[in-house]
Amino acid sequence: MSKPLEGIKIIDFTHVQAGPACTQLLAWFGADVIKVERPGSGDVTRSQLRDIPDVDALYFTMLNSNKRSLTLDTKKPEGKEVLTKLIKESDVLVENFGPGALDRMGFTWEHIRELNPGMIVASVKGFSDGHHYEDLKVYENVAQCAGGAASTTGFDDGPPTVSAAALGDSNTGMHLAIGILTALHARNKTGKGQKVAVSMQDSVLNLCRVKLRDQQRLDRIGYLEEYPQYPHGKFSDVVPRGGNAGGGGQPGWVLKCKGWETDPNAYIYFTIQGHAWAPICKAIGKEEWTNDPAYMTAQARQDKIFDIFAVIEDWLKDKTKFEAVDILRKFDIPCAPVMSMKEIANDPSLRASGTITEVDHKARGKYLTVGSPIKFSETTVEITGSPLLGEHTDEVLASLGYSAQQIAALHAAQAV
Ligand code: CAO
Repeated sequence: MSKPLEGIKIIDFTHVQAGPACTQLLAWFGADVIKVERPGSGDVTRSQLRDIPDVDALYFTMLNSNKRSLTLDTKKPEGKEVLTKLIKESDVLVENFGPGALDRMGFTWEHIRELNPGMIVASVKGFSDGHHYEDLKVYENVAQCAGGAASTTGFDDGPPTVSAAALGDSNTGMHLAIGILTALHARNKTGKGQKVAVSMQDSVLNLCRVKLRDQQRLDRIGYLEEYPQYPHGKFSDVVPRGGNAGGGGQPGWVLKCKGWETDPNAYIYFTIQGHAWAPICKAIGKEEWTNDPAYMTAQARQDKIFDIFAVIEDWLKDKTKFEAVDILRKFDIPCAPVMSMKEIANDPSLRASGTITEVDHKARGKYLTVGSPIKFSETTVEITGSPLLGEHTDEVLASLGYSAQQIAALHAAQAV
């Protein structure tokens, strides 16, 4: 079966993480993604945090698989001419330059629309159009701070904390991919393209909506019963950092298992789901708690939740995190081992599903990457290695009608 996005041509004018994560996803699903890069250097991540001298860094290879690379200096007339031709025959242009960079190159939305009325122009910026910070350049952690994630992450007695998960970058790219697919669907009906814009601040905030829920609850009642500050600590007028507390109606916490003294990840996440109280009591050998009025309701447990976690930790002290989960899963208790990256890299289930996958790269050899987290019944997602800088320049130019002589002249004009 052909890939779902086969026939969709995407000019990938993206760099670093937010934009490349979006276009990589679309490439996996069959779009022809042509990454346009500056001659000589290309995407800055090719050389950032290198582990092998002169070989594209993993930062680049893990965000640019399944793409083609075209080197083009789009500030020079020759480069602008190629980009113009490409725009005329492509479906989507994706960019995540600093504010105004595409306009300064001469490719405003109005101009692109004139060249190709069906074109979808998709952009990532730090802040949305018209925002008082719209001129700011933004990286991951800046967005996490601006979008409400940092102020609500970490522990009460510590500073605002950013997450290791790329809430600002890859998450914004995923939002953009949804926007692009929506615009493509709309174009099928109207024939018209449109501008799709996603800001990193908005994308972070979209994932922090339960914290805005909590702000409004706090404003109304002055406390948040699922936070560790309740009922013995103090609340101010802003949502506090809740440590490892569960964000919904089920209290949870990270609990120590056997070996925690030496292994930084010898922990499980344990959830006390209301209707699982009886199985929890049975699993941890505290059956007397099952019908004890001091414990049997969520409300009764609230003020001693950390004493209960301490008892569970005592039960866990002679079990590894994997042994503990193997016992608790039989009781239908929502829990998981805290997985290290090393354990994830070697996890047989993640390997079998293709979520962790080994890819071949021309210069680096084999490396691990995260494959598609989206699984289809009729589509197999095959991950191929990222392109070398300019690997497909001649091929793309030839497809645009450039002769061998013209291609050589273009190389000479763009030499760095
Ligand atoms: N040929 C010629 N010029 C090129 C080019 C090419 N192929 N590709 C890029 N350029 C130029 C741009 O036109 C721009 O030129 P001017 O500033 O002179 O107009 C210049 O390169 C720099 O682009 P930039 O502002 O995007 O790059 P930066 O390194 O200064 O900033 C970043 C990087 C990420 C902070 C900024 O791009 C940004 O804020 N992007 C939007 C938000 C975003 O996506 N951030 C997430 C990045 S992932 O952490």
